[in-house]
Amino acid sequence: MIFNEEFETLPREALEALQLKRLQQVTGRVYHTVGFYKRAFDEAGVTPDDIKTLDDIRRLPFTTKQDLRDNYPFGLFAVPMSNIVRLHASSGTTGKPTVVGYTRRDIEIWSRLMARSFVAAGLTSNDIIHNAYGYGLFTGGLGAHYGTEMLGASVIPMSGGSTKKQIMILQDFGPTAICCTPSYALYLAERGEAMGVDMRSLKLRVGILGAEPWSEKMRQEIEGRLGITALDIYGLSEIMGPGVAMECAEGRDGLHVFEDHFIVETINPETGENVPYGEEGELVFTSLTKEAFPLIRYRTKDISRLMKEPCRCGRTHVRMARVSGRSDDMLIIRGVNVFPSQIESVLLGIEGLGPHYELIVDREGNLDTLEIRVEMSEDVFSDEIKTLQKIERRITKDIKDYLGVTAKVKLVGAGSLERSEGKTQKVIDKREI
Ligand code: DLL
Repeated sequence: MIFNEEFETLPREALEALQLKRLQQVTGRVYHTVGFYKRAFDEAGVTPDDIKTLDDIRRLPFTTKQDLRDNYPFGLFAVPMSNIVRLHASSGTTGKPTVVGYTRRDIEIWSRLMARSFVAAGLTSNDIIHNAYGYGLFTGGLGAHYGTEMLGASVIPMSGGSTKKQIMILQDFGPTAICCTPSYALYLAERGEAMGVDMRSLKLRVGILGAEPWSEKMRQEIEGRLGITALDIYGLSEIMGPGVAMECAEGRDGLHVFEDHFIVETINPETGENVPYGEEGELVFTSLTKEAFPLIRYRTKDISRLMKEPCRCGRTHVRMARVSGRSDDMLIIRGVNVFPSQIESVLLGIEGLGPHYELIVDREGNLDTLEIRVEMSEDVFSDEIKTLQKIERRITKDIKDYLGVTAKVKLVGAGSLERSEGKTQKVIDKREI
């Protein structure tokens, strides 16, 4: 089934003509309304009038997370605050988050793209969608919520947490679809089974799962234990939120990037050169229709490859393979994006700690765990158990307060963490996806 038949199955030529027209409009708009883009275009020696073909996009400068940070919080907005109706945020690389804004029309387009994603997953207005993405600054909860309402299906606004209650609602309300991270889907299966619930006999048919990397193996396990079809949904706050790309139920091989609203490229993360279709690279997105916060050639740091071959569903939009990793050190822990540098800035604010720390990420059952090992500074190290426990509690609390993740903290003596070439290897990720 196709939500926007007219746009999702446009012949490539017409689609590319539409993209070019929208690219010309958006570059003109950001050049004249966002000081950052005026300067960046001038520095690159390019003006909106130079965009004559789609390939000319390569002449435009990239936008990075650092640019967002430098213009924190609202410096890249292309409309006055009076036109903004919603703000969301995601993790920045250090203390401050990345802030994104939406006009009323942005919210409407986002809702339509989410409805489009649900239809690609085989859902209709008859479905009941259990939405376990977090509501709040994270785009997952409200994005899926508005999309469900746009489709005319019924949304259960569960948000995250309260797993026992979630299982009760799954049994009693009989939702036919679930939105959550793939690891939470597995966790629900595990907890439900432990409670003696036959999770396969629920009414659930479809899972719309994303916000973190997962694998075919995880898909099989989720499908087996919950008795559903599990499909991948991709997005990022900077570009809109969920619904930038969605796997279709018919193809189940890569996610259609909604190219009438976004231009996707893949680049070599080292050189910034475009790589050919079919080859792995870093995904770069340009938003074509966003009013409040349009981004030009945004470097996502997500690694994937693009597939141009036609899909059996009939959509003409290019597909991206499931994200295989990142070209930076961002971790996703229970759906929360965490940069080691953010943890470092929290640690720096606490007296008595040395500069060396180690993060150990693992999975217990189906839930991610984070352990932080920090060296005490030499002069402060104390054997007083009480003092150590107090500092550990303070770190745990600050990490939870600032980053929203729960960590187990262990203080260790100065010099006890292993060094390689004088540096401590900061992240040990033991998870298998
Ligand atoms: O995670 C938006 C979202 C919500 C997508 C719900 C899908 C479902 P952010 O918090 O800004 O936005 O995090 C974006 O999460 O750059 C990827 O690294 C990762 N990510 C998102 N979807 C997928 C996916 C939301 N399907 C960052 N597979 C992105 C792998 C994903 N990684």
